[in-house]
Amino acid sequence: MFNLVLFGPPGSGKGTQSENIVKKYQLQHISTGDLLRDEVSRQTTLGTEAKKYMDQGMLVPDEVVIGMISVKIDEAQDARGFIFDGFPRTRTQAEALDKLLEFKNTKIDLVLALEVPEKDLIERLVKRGITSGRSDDNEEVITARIKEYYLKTEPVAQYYSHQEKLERVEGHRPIEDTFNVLGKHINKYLLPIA
Ligand code: B4P
Repeated sequence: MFNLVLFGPPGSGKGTQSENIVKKYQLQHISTGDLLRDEVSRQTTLGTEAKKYMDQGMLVPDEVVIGMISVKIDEAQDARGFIFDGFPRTRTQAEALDKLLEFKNTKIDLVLALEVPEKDLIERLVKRGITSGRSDDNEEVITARIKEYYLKTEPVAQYYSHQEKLERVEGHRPIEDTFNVLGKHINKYLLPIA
């Protein structure tokens, strides 16, 4: 089993690159952003609670997100491996993920961190907001999300750096170019299916 974390600030391209990686390597994709938006759209109790945080650009509480991930890992019995997109976003989440995987006799193999200048992040997300209909894709909330990232999420890079699993990748280049660089790192662990 090969398990990958795709790490980076809001709008760095985690979701975009995950789609490409899933196609090429057939990994099981777990995106906490997608899972939360699904809960919000179905107006579940979890979704109604999560929406309060997401609409302000804040992280959803750890226990909510960790519970969701745990269920998804259990559901995917025969996966070739997982790609965690947008998770973990705090040190507590990173420690919980290590425990959940240990329980399955596996571990995180590689963390690819996308690095994009802040002005590009804002530009991308504002542009996406024109068509996405997402309540967190407006300039005020985007600024709050980026602030939350530097405060709570960026330190998680240190956690993986200490484990010697972190590779930083420039994410401001065209999508295909960034994908090629990510692929070079993944190929050291896993061969593409297609
Ligand atoms: P996410 O859904 O994870 O959203 P994201 O950070 O906006 O997106 P991403 O980095 O995937 O960017 P994308 O590829 O779409 O989180 C949303 C919210 O959910 C959080 O703020 C939080 O409240 C909550 N949440 C999620 N996970 C959580 C957790 N673990 N704990 C607590 N709360 C959690 O790219 C953005 C845009 O850029 C797209 O339009 C794309 O087309 C464009 N783009 C991508 N790559 C490009 C490139 N190379 N060049 C030009 N444009 C590019």
